[in-house]
Amino acid sequence: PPPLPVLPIPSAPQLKWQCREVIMFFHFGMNTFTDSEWGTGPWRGGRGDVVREFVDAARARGVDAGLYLSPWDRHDERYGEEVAYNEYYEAQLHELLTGYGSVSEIWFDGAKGKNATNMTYHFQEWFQTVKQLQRSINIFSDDGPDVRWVGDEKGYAGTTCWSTVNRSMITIGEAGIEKATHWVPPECDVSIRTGWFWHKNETAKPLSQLLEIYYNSVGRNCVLLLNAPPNSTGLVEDADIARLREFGAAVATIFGTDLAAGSERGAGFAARNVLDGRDDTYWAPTGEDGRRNGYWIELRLRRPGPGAQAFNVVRIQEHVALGQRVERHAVYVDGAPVANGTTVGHKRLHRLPRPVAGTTVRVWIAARRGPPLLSAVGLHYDPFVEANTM
Ligand code: IPT
Repeated sequence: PPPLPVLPIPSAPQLKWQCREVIMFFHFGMNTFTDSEWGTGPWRGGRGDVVREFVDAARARGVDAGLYLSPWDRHDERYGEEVAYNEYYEAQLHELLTGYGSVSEIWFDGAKGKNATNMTYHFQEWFQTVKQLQRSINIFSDDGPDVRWVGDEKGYAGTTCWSTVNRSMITIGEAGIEKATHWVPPECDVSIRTGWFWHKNETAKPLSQLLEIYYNSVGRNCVLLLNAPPNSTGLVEDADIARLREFGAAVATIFGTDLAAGSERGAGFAARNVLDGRDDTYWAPTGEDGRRNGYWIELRLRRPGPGAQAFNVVRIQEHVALGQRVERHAVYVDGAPVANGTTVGHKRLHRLPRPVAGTTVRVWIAARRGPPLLSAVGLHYDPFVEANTM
């Protein structure tokens, strides 16, 4: 029989979001033309429909669309009048979520200038409206309900990262809690440039920095929301596109080859499931939970010989559909410890200080929240990593 879930578990849309791993942000509007970050007012006399153009362009390429509607509308004259403004904002949500087909994520930014009034936003009503109009949407805000803010705009999560939190006493940017009431995983928003909007004097971050962000977000159980701002022609600049391609190619180079694939498997129920490249199959240890020494899974690699490839990245993934469980883990190569950490979640990436080759790779799991369910253990070689970037 399948293992019992460890609650709370993700909703189907949350699980879909998690498996996307990298998603994108586009800040584009008046600010693009006026060289500002926080804008002041209307575009094309109020007649354009930039949402239509954006959503159509995404769909034409088979990409799902998400939308951001700033709760802080410092242009609207009702801002500060609680009832009128909240109704107006809710009407805008209604328009966005009924006129443009299925929206995968809606973003409620906590950003507000110092001079904003203390007017209360009716978040609960807004969230209800959103869910009634789009049942499979994920709502992002600083504290959820579906996706929460990681707490910085560098794109970095902490090394401990639980998807689970107690929503009634959540702290913005917290690491999450092992035994908690709600599934609200963090999202790492960061811009490929300095600002969220395009500014002519800013340039894209170098590849090394983007890879650092990837390891510290996707590699720490988060989704990376990478912003690439279109310029005043409405297009992402060629140099930024080149950098995005370089980033995508680097990730494909590192993770496209799994040096663990094809190795012999150790004992344990369906241990081969960690090697099949699928999230929906997993290894579950036999026996009851509560083993004092935790659990091992061991990969026996082909005997290193001429041409045997060393690895410097270890990838571990939990089958989080049945709950996030791993609290502490370590990796050993031929008996020697090479990496260790706390949480794993959907994906945990460990960079090793130097490449290693061996015949046995063991992952040791202490799983307080129940037997670990691992959907993957991968061994990779990252040729981009500079020495000692740990
Ligand atoms: C910042 C908000 O203050 C914060 O609540 C969160 O929503 C974040 O944006 C999302 O990136 S605003 C920024 C100027 C720090």
